[in-house]
Amino acid sequence: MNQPPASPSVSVDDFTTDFISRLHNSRGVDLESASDNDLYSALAWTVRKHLIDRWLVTKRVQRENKAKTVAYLSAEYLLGAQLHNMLLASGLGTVARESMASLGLSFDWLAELEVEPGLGNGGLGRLAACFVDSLATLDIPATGYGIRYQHGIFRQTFVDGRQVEQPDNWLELGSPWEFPHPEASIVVHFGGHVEHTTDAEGNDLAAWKPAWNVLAVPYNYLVPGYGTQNVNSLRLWSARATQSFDLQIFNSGDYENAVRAQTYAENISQVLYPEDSTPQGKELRLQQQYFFVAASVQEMIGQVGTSLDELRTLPQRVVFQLNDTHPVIAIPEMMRLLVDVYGMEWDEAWGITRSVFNYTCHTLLPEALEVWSVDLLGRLLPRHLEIIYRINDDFVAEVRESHPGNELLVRRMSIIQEQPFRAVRMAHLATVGSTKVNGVAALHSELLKDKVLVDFSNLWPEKFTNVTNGVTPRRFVKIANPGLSSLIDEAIGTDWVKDLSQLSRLEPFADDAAFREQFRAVKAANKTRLVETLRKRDGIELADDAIFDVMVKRLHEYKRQMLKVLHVVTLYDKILRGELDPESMTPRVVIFGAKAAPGYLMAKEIIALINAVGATINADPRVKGALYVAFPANYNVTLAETLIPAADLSEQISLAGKEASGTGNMKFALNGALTIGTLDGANVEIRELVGDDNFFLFGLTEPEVATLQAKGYVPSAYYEANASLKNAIDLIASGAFSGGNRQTFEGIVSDLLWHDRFLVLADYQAYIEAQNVVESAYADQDAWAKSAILNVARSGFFSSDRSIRDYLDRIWHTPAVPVQ
Ligand code: GLS
Repeated sequence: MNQPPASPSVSVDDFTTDFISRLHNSRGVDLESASDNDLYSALAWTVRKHLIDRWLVTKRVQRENKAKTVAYLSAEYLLGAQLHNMLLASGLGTVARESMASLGLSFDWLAELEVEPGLGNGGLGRLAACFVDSLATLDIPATGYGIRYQHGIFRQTFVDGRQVEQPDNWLELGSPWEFPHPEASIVVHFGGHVEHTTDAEGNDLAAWKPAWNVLAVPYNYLVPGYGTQNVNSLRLWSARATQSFDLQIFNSGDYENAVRAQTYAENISQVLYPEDSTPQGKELRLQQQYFFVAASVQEMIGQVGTSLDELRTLPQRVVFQLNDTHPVIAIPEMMRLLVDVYGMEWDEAWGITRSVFNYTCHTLLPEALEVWSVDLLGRLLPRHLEIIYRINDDFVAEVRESHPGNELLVRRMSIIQEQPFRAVRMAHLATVGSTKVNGVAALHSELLKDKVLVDFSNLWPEKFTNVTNGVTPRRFVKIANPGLSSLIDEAIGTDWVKDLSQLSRLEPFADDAAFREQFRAVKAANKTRLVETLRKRDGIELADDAIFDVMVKRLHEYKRQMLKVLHVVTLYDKILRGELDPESMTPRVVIFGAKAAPGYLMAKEIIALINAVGATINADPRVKGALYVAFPANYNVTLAETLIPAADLSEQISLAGKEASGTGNMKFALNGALTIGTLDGANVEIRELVGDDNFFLFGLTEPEVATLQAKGYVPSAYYEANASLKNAIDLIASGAFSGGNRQTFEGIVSDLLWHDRFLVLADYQAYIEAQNVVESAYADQDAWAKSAILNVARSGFFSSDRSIRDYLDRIWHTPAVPVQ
């Protein structure tokens, strides 16, 4: 494996000496008595040591330069395992491996001991992790701000095929990758009331008298760039009580009440809300949001300086990117600091605030747009609510001035909704308070302008822009797919890891028979690797000579795992009916991976159905060798890194107009899977780039969906008119997958027939036909390999480095600061 310039001074012997001294000095053990965790921790510390000098220099250079910093505000970072990434950045992969071998330790075994930090739900959180990687790689001064959840995304288990959630106690054994700084804690206030007085000139002065507070304790994490000296920081805040014990209560003997305050405060960073693409209107969640942005904004301001002259330089010193609406309370917080705390005039403060914030919207589902009831917001953050009202008054006046008499428009655009309850619309607040608003794929940004935020884009067309998402090629190709990486290195050199557009130079190799042969060998080896992983991890036994048809993503009705299930059931049904000969079909292994939000009952039913269908099919000798369903529990970043490189077919089958972008779709294409997909999210751009011939398109387009829904969609009509669809649904309804119990999946069946909000039945026939095309295409293995190579060669656009360059050009305008 090609490595970037390593720290040349590190020999295997030095590394080993260091490792042993780590065991002694930091863990108080010797090699013989070391536990697994001792060994892993010592290894991690030995590696991270080689990045710390770079980190310190980076911080010094950025400070001395007064460099403009990107402050990425995100409630989620789905980081994945750290060790491999740190080894890649330090160039110590081979040294570490040889060093462990010299001690008789298996490096791979040690690496597997790491519990990945799952501080995010899905695409949105993983995107944040890719973005901080790319920012560091591009030498952009940047800090990722977020929450150090004590418990990340739940661990999914299946009991009788149903999802059961287990807490993810990732910090149980400590994390060797974090640097706590309790001395730099910041106090964050909540509750209370606001007192108003008037100064000598008759100006209103507001003083917030909060009722309680917590400490935000920062934990720093290294974010090393690839092939650069630059190392940025991720700063995650952990909540701690300001006074651990209320001494008075404690002395009076009420131990329980004394610790209650502490528990209450520390609850704030206890757990990640496991919702994805749906908001959680819970008080604790609003506390989390304010907690982390208040600490982050205060810290940034502290770096710039708090005199009025220094505060006026904020737009030259920092740009805040709001990752969805979760951190949007930062806008009124900035106003509060500038006006109430530092005494700036409102209008000047508003000008500065608007120029330092930008907002990324990640959804198209109206129900996913966050609102906070004014009752709750007023109780928790009374001064912020006042500020929001004033921002809204000024904004509404602006709308009235440009559209006199159009009160309907005013009501639609207002930051405050009146019905069904009075609440703050966070997306509106974000749009009003930001310089730029972006969507995350070309289609999404258009729909944002034309539908979700149409009134705003009419008022301020220049505010709206697009930045198509991307993924880091370091983690998702270089680390996850070493076989493909070496093949690419041999063909076009190693620069692609930092400049993914170079992949286009692979195109001619698609016509090279020897290269195609090697490419297929890599895919076959990746499949074998996955088979071994699933055997060890889940006790699943897969054949590796089948088409690997993969659908991994959060379980959500709009993503339409249900459509995939109907396809599987159709194949099964046709085999049972003798309409399909299992001997003559291409063996197919269908692999699902999906977590459902714990409160999302329909999603959990669909999980149970997938497991039930899998259990029945896998046990049926009539389909043995032809069709197999695998659903490993607890799909996470670590499993993704083995699964994606092994896939032949990537399922991206959401209803057009619902998936904002998707990023899994990009990872699959980059690893040489062909996509079967709708014209939704970034699929549109993937298809444009890889070419129509190398993409299996099906399904209604977004305008067709709108037309069909406007005219009145009747799913049962599709059921009645399509025999194979009817057979599949009837088979589910008959209890064939539920031990004869017709009630088990009745909810799913009746929802499909009478509601089917995401038009599964409308797209069924087109999907089945597209799968038939897949089946015949796969029969020509050589032609398939050519298409797969072209997918790789033409997917360079989907690097998160390119996304970050787009943010720099279109939104941030932040110069790089290379570190020597
Ligand atoms: C999401 C969208 O659903 C995805 O389509 C998108 O790729 C991702 C990152 O932009 O953001 N929005 C969300 O709430 N969760 C997501 O994964």
